[in-house]
Amino acid sequence: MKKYSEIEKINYEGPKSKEPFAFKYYNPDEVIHGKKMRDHLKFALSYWHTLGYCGNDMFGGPTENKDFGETDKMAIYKKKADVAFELMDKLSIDYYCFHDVDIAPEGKTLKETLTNFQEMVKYLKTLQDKHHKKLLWDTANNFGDKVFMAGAATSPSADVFAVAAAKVKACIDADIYLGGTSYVFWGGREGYDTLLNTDMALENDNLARFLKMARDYGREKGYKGDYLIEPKPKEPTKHQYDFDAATCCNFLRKYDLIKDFKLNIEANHATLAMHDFNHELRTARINGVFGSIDANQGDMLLGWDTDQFPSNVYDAAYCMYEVLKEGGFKNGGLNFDAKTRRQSNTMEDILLAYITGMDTFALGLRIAFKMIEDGRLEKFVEERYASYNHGIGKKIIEGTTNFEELADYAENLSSIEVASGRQEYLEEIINNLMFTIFD
Ligand code: XUL
Ligand code: CO
Repeated sequence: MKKYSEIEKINYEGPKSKEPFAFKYYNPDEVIHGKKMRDHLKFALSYWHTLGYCGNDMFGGPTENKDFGETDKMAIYKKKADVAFELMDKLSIDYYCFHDVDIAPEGKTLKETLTNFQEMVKYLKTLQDKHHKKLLWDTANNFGDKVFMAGAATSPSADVFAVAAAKVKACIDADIYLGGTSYVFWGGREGYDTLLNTDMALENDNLARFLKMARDYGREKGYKGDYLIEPKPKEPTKHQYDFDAATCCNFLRKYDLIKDFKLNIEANHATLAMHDFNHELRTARINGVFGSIDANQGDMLLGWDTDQFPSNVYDAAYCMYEVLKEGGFKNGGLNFDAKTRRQSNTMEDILLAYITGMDTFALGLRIAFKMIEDGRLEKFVEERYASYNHGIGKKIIEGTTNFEELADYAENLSSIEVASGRQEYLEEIINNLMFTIFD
């Protein structure tokens, strides 16, 4: 196998290629339905997993080193940035995402931390311009430092609330400066472990107060992108307030924020909430809050957020179907919130992992288009609900009937038929579309 240093660019070689460092399905500039694949998919590199994570787990330290030969703190982070853009170039990835702590070393004081951050934001801008890359979103890490042990916006300490605000403010400024199109709020530790020590009502109200202030600050400064909430049911806290898409919608409606916030749906968070990935995407869509995607996958035999690179083509196809039905990404994209396994500890593995994830979603995109073109699935669903197109069904939809009329109607029915749901037939259609994709 080739060495990382010998690989200039990952090229598209097509499905028959056996070259590990080549795309089999992702052909960035191929136009499908009027748009290049790279613009349909809007892949983003996640800074934290790619340039930060070093293989640690609960039982062991790092299995790789990402200081890239540097010793001075600032030099390490500049080198990380150089490598990030080098990787994006090699992989034809146009976007990236980061937390504040991913891109710059933390200082001894908040002021020092923010100064380092701002210096690195300027450095990223020069790299962005040089490499023609864009920021998809950034976010504040308001969960790692010990001051956030009881939450950030939901901390019992108002001082911590203020620290969290200062960090989000700096990240919104950076987002504007770098031209980012979204800003993500993932709950972090916005939740609780036991009600014995928790004022749940105040914590929820404070979270809403925090989000409103963030929204107002950004809009006043001219930020035009989306604000996104990223649902997750648990981990690190036992009960996260942004449990899943439906819980987030309830929260946003309660606090009159539904017009200003959308969702960033992560596959592994969906499955931790005991939902299919496409259930969460559909929930976001039908509530008008679909924003962006954190692409990864979990291991169904493990109960935690394993953040694996996606390789499940079925899930990717169902995901891309939702994206296409939404009319494609607008301010969002597909961020690989995914890390290589502890044992996959080389730079070559990072390339191979992205290739697998990107090819999986490229296949997903191609299959999703086929699902739509083929039309059998949509026709089936349409016909399944045809009773609402006429007669009493039409009246229900139009709101021109009531319980008296419905009861009367029901009593006079001579037979009632509910047609078969034909799940197995539909699953066979998916397999058929999938395995004839290149015929
Ligand atoms: C954590 C997670 C985060 C967010 C950004 O599970 O997904 O990385 O995506 O803070
Ligand atoms: Co995520």
